Amino acid sequence: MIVDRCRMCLGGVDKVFSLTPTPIANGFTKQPEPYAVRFPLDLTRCRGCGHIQLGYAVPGSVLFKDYKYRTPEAERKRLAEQAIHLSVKYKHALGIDKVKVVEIGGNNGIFTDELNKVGFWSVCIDPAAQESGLPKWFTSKTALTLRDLFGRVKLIVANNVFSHVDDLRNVMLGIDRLLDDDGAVVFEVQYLPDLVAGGRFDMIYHEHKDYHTLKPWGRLLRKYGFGITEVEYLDVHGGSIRVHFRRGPSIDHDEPSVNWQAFAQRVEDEKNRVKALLDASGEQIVAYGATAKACTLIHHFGLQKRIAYCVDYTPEKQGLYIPGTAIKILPVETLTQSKSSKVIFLTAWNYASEIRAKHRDLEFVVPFEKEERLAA
Ligand code: JHZ
Ligand code: ZN
Repeated sequence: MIVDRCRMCLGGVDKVFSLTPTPIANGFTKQPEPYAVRFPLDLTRCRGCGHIQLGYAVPGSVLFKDYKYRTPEAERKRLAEQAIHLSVKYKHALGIDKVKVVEIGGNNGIFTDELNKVGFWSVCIDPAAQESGLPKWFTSKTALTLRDLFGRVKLIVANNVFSHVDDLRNVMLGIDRLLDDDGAVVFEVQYLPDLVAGGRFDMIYHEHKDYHTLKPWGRLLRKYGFGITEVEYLDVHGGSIRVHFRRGPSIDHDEPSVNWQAFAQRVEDEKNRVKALLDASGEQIVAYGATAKACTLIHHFGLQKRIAYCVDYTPEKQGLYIPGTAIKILPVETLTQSKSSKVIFLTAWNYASEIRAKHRDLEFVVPFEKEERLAA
């Protein structure tokens, strides 16, 4: 579906950036499907509010039909810290025991688990939720169901979900219905200026319909009577923001503007750098991490035929294939069992230090690493 109106303000949009069309990133297939259908992967900019978004949207009912992503256990520590952070900020400030929290898009419930451990009373709503919560989309309608069940809540949290929803304005309406008068909302999203600064184009895939900056958010929230009260900058997924908002006015934020031409050149340079490194090694190439990012990376760099297989510790992904390729996903132990010398293409670069520590004997090619090394 072509998106010709801004998802935040309904303004007109112009194309600013294009990648190679890809299949749906989390649409792992049971058989190799090198000719799987591809969808355009273009970004547009709103003429009204400046919001950056996908020019072509695959509906959530297709994207999340058979969704294999599970929040990795590796995230638990960070989420536990976030739970403590929120408890200091909100639980004590409100002075109530068992502050009610709804998490939008909680997946397998790791975060609600951690929130409950620090004394919140929390529940999540997510079509992928099983025992962890309500298996539904959060909409203005299901917000009413939640309100009937639990009353209005003091805190709503949403980590990496506001890029994924079909109708962002309807979600805002739902929040307005569910949130108590003095309640707060805290959400995390990947931050576009960081994505661009790091050249990390592989964060662009169909699941991510929106690419966030603060000004368009301020405008959207104002329409629903909300305002941003605080922004935290996080070193997660190549750079993210944690935004706090509540009913009332917004505080202003300065942020860098994006030079799309320079970004396109950066992506091209990275493609050449990675391909040269892989070619120079002359060994078997194994991708590490059947990430959503891997789909964009492999298709845009044209590595479909260069990668022998992929390893990932998620049981639901093992035995399946990276979308649009014949690259099979195998357990991580395959790496140590097979004796042939190999170079690892780290498609889960966001867990680089952790994964490197587990495999000190292996040689890694890490996308976007140059920038990190320079910064270090
Ligand atoms: P990971 C997903 O992106 C999709 P992905 C989604 N759209 C989103 O917004 C972001 O997350 C937040 C594996 N692994 O988290 C597990 C190992 O095998 O970077 C995962 O399959 N061994 C919702 O898919 C993958 O790597 C390990 O030691 O890009 C990591 O996926 C570790 C640490 C991970 O998300
Ligand atoms: Zn707009």
